[in-house]
Amino acid sequence: MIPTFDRKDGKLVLAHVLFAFAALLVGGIAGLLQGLVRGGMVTLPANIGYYELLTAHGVLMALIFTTYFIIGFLYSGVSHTLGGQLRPAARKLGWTGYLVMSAGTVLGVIVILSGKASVLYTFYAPMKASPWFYVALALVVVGSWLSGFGVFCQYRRWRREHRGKLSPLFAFMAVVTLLMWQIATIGVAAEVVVQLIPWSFGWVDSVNVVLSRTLFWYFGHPLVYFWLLPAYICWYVVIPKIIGGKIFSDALARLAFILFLLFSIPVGFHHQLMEPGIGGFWKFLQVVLTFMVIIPSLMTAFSMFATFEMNGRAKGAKGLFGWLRVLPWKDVRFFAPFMGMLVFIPAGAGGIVNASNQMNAVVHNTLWVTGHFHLTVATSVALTFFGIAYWLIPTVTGRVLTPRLNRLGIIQTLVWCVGMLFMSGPMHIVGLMGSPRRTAYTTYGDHPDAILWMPYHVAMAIGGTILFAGVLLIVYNVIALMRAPKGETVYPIGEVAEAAEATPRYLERWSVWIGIAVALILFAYTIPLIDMFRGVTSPGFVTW
Ligand code: HAS
Ligand code: CU
Repeated sequence: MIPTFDRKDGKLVLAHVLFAFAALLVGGIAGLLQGLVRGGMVTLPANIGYYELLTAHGVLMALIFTTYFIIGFLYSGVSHTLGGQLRPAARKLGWTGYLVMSAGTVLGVIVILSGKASVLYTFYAPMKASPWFYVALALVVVGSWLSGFGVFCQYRRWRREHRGKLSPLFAFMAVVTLLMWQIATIGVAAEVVVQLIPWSFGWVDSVNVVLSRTLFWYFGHPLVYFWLLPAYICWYVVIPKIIGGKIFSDALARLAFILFLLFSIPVGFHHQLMEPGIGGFWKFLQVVLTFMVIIPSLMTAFSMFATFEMNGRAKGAKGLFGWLRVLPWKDVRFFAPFMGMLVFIPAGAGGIVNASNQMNAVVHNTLWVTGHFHLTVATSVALTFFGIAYWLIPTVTGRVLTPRLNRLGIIQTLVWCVGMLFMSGPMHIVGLMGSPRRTAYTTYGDHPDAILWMPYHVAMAIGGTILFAGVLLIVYNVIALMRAPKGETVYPIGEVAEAAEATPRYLERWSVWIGIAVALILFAYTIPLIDMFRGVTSPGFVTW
């Protein structure tokens, strides 16, 4: 008999996943409108303009959709692999986190749409939003901590009851992801609570700008890996099962995740390479560490190729690329994440360009960067999450994916890829031509370059419209999944290949890895931070 998913845990997971897709829908509408307003095609009431919509789009897509989906997905896997059921304490923490985050989200969206926080999703000081925007952010972060503690609680109890046993790979990866999140969010929590809230309430009259941006990026870079690692969990643990193969190596997968824990955080300066107030040596050091954090992604690419190839050989595939033919192309649970992987090759290459100081001078603050993150988070990660939804929703609701929905899923994936091709491709090119990001419509005093950008902006608008159709289709698919026929869907967890090396136990010695991570952070940040305390301060500006 196939074990059913625990009903109470299923509700918690589903609540997160549905909230995520609701955020995706509202964020998608904001994204479309933002493009139309920028192109002068529509005017909205209540003074809702480009910057309000862009802030809503960024916050809802990049921060809310991702965080809810990730927490729902991690809870599902931890419930499934660590005992088949959440402990009451873990479940209670999960629900409390959910409520606190939701309070923050609702408050935040109201403040943004009422035009009091058009500071975009990175909320750089000295742009000054309503204090309630920062309070909303703090609630989302604190809520996510509570959810993280729930996962730690479940994991600790399991280990206590299974002394000497290796934890399931999914659970190990969930713990790494959330540990990294806990350490990283300390930076943004400090920025919001110590600097931005007192300043926006008027208790202090100026803000240390370089310090606030540094605390933000101390968090902002690991944030992108907080999005990526759950997608990697799917690639490492779920995809082998779906293609009918085996996980290439448990040890390699764990080592990659440990490297992410060590190197994701001390690298925030690669977002500040063009900023004054940070010494060249410290930028150089953090760029070196940035190149270190590329290694676990290359290991992941290697590991995926190995999984595919082993699977192909086992099924009799011959030749250099024969393994490609035996992959289940018609199964959306494979196809959507696979397209995510494929896109991650140019997306990651673009990241390496960004991280290189001289080239960063060319692309920084241009649409190239917007193109980069629409390929990484909005394609590689988002398509993987969509692919997960096609089995996760049926699993937790006791339903099955029908062939019709599977087909709609494939179509949705293709629509998304075509939309991104038209949107992110031109963003990269026009970025190289100097077209700025985060900027409402302007002709730059009819500067000749601005005319050259126009065709690319038209292509971006077409791509954005196709993507909006993609948003509507995935939301339709999610609703249809909720009404799919009853039945059992197995939670897909891959097995490790027999020939794999045994996993060394030191990979699970948390005190050692957290110790090294903290040492690297102190090394990369202490002296620059001390210098910054003497940095200039600024009053606040409402630029919109
Ligand atoms: Fe980035 C800016 C550098 C990865 C997201 N990045 C951003 C921003 C976001 C973002 C949101 O150094 C904008 C922030 C803002 O608003 O200002 N990024 C990197 C580097 C990597 C990287 C070095 N970024 C990501 C990921 C993101 C993300 C992942 C989200 C999920 N990024 C930067 C820098 C900036 C930046 C600078 C600042 C720019 C500026 O000036 O403002 C690396 O981690 C990338 C490593 C990846 C690879 C690819 C490995 C490939 C794999 C796929 C295998 C495929 C298979 C299928 C198996 C090396 C794993 C094959 C099958 C076949 C048939 C072929
Ligand atoms: Cu980064």
